[in-house]
Order: sequence, then structure tokens, then C-alpha cells
Amino acid sequence: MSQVTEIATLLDQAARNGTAIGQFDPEGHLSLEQAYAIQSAVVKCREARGERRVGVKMGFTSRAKMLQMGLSDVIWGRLTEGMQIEEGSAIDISRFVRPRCEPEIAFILKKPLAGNVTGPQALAAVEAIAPALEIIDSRYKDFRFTLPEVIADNASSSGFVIGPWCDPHIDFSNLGLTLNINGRVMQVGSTAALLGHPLRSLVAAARLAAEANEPLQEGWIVMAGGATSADWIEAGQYISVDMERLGSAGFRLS
Ligand code: OOG
Ligand code: MG
Repeated sequence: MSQVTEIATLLDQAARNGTAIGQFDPEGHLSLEQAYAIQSAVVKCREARGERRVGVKMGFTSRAKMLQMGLSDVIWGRLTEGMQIEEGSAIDISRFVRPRCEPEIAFILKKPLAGNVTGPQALAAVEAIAPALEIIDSRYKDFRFTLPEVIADNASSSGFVIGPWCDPHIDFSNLGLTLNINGRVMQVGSTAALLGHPLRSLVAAARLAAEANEPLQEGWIVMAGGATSADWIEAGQYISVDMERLGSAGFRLS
């Protein structure tokens, strides 16, 4: 077995069993290319079990996330249908190692999008935007990892919840938002935290996905990245995002 397959298998099993593994590259020696090759192999394990690709997620697109995790490069990961959690539903904590949740904004595309595109070109491919939550779950113990390690672990992708799809033609450059746990405000932020404008995150997604020969497809979802730091979440909590003009999305952890 190649090293790529070996590490990918370990990461995939850790995600399936909800059990942590140790860091395999604590000094961060692996190249980004090798790290993304492992990520691609991890996602192929899911696809081999019948899961469909449904989009991409962006990571470290806000300063709050960069500071929280101590990394400053924008990264991306692959979303599969098994990660989508029905809005308002309850999910069992046992599927996670130790989850965190962060408020995001999601795009859904009405056309393919690839390469070096401008903001207006990216917007022209957007069918709708929605308030969203991402549940991240590092397969490494205590969410400690180097840049290549988190990339290999599919950028900690674990679950996502999408709220009401809204008209993308409103000005969504600076919408206030809160992350709430059991109705209590835990984090306060704005969509402007995402590279100054969330559309920039979509522009970056179009470029990075095309560079990996996986151009963004019609119908795909793009998660723009956490607008605030992520919070630990526990069984018994109802976690939600409230976004100015776009509405809310939530789920229960049981
Ligand atoms: C890595 C994933 C980053 C985001 O929105 O910035 C991410 C992590 O924080 O574990 O999803
Ligand atoms: Mg995220």
C-alpha cells in the first residue's frame, strides 16, 4: 500500500468510527500536493461506499478561524452527501470524535464555475445563498494538527446544515450573524469576516477546485468558511445560526 492510501485509510476509519488518531506529520513536512492527494483518497473511500459529491468547503477564510487554529493559508475540502444534515433535525454525537460548530454562509450553483473568475462572474453562477452551520470534527486528538495534516483530513469536514435558500442579489457583503447554543449567543460576527466579502471565498473555491481538475458543478454547494471561531458542542444542545436578512438554521445534538 502506498503511504497516501495508508494514511487515507486511517483517516477514513477514524471518521467512520468517531475515534481519534495520532498526528502523522507533526512537523508539517508533507507538501500541500501530497496532503491534497491524501484528501482525495479519503473522499474516494466515501464515494466507493456510494456517497455522492455535493460540493466543496473553504477553510481559514476568516481571521477568527486563522487565529483560533494558528494557520493562515486558505484551504479547501470536499463535501459528500453523507455530510449533509437536515435542518432542524437531531443527530447523534457518537458519530463524531469531538465536534465543533461554526456559522457560515453557503452558495448553491446554477452553472459550473471554474478557473480565474471575477466576483461578478462568480455571482452570475449562484442560484441562491443560505445561512449555514458547519460541524467540524478533527480526526486528530484535541484538534491539533499541522497544515498538511488538516488538508489530508478533508479540512475537518464532518457535517453541514443549510438554512433557507435566499435571493443572491441582495447585498450579502456584511450581514450580521450569531452562533447560538440553547438560544444563548456564543459568537457574534459578520459575513464581511470572510475575506472582506463572502464572494471572494467562492472565487477562491472556483480556482482551487479547477486546479485540482474538479471544477465546481451545477447544483454544488460551496461553504464559504467559518465567520467566527468554532465552539465545542455537546449532546443535549440545540445549535443555531441567525443571519441578518437570510434567517436561521439549526440542529440538535443528542
Ligand atoms: C479546519 C477547517 C476550517 C473553516 O471554516 O475555516 C474551516 C478546522 O478548523 O479544523 O472549516
Ligand atoms: Mg468551516
